[in-house]
Amino acid sequence: MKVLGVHPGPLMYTKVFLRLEPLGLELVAAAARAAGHDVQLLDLQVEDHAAYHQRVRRWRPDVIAFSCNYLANVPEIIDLAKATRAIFPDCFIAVGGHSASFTARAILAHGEGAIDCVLKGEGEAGMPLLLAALAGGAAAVASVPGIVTAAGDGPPAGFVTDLDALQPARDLLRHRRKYFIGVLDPCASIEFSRGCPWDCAFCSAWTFYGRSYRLRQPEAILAELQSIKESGIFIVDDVSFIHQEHGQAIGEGIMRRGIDKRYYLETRGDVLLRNKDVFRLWHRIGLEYIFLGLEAIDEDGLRKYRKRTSLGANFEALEFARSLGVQVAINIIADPDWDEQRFAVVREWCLEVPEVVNISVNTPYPGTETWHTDARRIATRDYRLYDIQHCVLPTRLPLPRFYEELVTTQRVLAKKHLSWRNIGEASHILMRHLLHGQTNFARSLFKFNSVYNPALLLADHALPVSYEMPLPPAPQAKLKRDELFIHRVRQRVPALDASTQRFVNESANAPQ
Ligand code: B12
Ligand code: SF4
Repeated sequence: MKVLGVHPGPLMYTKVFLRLEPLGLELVAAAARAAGHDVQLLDLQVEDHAAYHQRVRRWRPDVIAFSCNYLANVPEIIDLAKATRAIFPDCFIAVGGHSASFTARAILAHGEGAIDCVLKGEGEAGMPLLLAALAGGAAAVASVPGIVTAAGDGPPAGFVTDLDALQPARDLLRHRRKYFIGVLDPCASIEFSRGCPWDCAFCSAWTFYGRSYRLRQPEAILAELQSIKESGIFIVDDVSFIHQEHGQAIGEGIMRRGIDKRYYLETRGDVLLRNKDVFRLWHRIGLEYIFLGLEAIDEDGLRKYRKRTSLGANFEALEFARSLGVQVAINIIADPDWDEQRFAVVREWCLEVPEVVNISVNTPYPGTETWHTDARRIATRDYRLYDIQHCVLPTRLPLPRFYEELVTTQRVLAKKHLSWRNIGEASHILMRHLLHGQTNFARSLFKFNSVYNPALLLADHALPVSYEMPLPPAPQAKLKRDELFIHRVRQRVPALDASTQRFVNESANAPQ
């Protein structure tokens, strides 16, 4: 069967700071290929809709599989599906990925028959089964684990049995030099572990995987790293190096094999403090950026997001990261309830710390606990605005004022990172990139003002809305959390040693 996997277009974030390969879709493609199918991939972050239509017309795929990790991409995917169905009524159209899994019924309804199914959960497990079932007709399709069709829901999504069995089909993407993050240009992505044992209220990473956590084998990771051509590596794990020995084994392997790369990773403050030696080792072998999800600069904020870590621990983690000499980026969540004064306090704090600070906007998502518990009514049901850069909850300030404050804060921070001193340091890197024909980082330096602009943000709220997101359910005080899970874990296979498990348990059960 001819299968075309499609990743939708860029969101606001991607236009300035980074653009990364669609790793999940590459894994789904690898699984389909291993099952004997002819697979092609198209990434609309780096190609346009004309390229999509041309590919579909010329290649005539039997199946088109859209990857929908981001809620904000839902309307684009539905429009592409409808346009395709109008010309090629026999092509089977599937949608999968993180956000699609939490909004499957709504996606089918918006598609009005143009989307044949949503396949929930890990696609390496579901896709080969779906492709095999297509020959067997509607009844066979309806019995695929994770499937949702107009006729109803199939059995629950199944986990992939071996995370090391497949390597992402990186060879299927044409424009690999377009992927970058900051000075890691070009940059590939890799997964060391999957899932997250914590349970932050605003996050759907843990609900997707049923709060499971699995590790890949160090030897398989090392072999994959050696096969990657790019010099920059984005480690996609939600929380890197929870497990000390795992991080150590991969790091030592990298040294032993002489793998020379530069790395970006995300982790938590308490993990950083617990596993200092691992991060020291990784600094020696090329760790360049650490992203810490600090989320709030006061205890109240941390409690609200149920981050289950203390402010003291977060600040200590920042100090330690600074002492390593790694570039640290932190994220602060702006609440729609913030007024001018609150923004001013945050701005001041952010200017005092040497880290790169990113500000996102508190956004309830389907699949998160906040979606079910936040009593505030959402102010818009336009999927496109759910990119954590727009404000979808009612604001205390008038919306135009909120955006002015937000963008002023973001601009102050961007200026801070791009101070003359930093530009001086960056200029060597810039020259090196330009000499190698890598222009992503250079372009990003000049794009900020044209993308981050209060008038543009506001104008997005006035766009006509073709597809409205379903309303959140009535706020629930007590939520049955496993009802949010896409993957239900029947038997937990421990990925952590006893002491790490204790650390996670203690932190996850810490008072909120
Ligand atoms: C890496 C990552 C990114 C990368 C994107 C890389 C890329 N091009 O896709 C970057 C850094 C750019 C990014 C940005 C953002 N991200 Co992000 N990101 C992640 C992260 C940490 C891991 C994703 C990943 O690569 N996982 C590993 C691969 C193997 O898994 P996967 O992609 O999920 O794919 C599997 C399944 O989803 C499924 N699947 C995927 N595609 C398909 C297609 C079909 C047909 C099928 C059947 C199955 C299927 O099978 C795959 C294999 O098992 C997730 C958290 C998470 N744990 O999922 C958040 C996450 C997806 N991001 C999130 C958000 C909010 C964002 C941002 C909007 C904001 C931000 N600052 O993080 C931006 C904007 C995105 C954009 N496009 O511009 C949210 C999504 C919320 C939502 N419901 O929309 C998540 C869940 C994090 C969270 N805390 O809630 N992100
Ligand atoms: S630690 Fe990070 S990935 Fe895990 S639940 Fe919290 S925010 Fe999500």
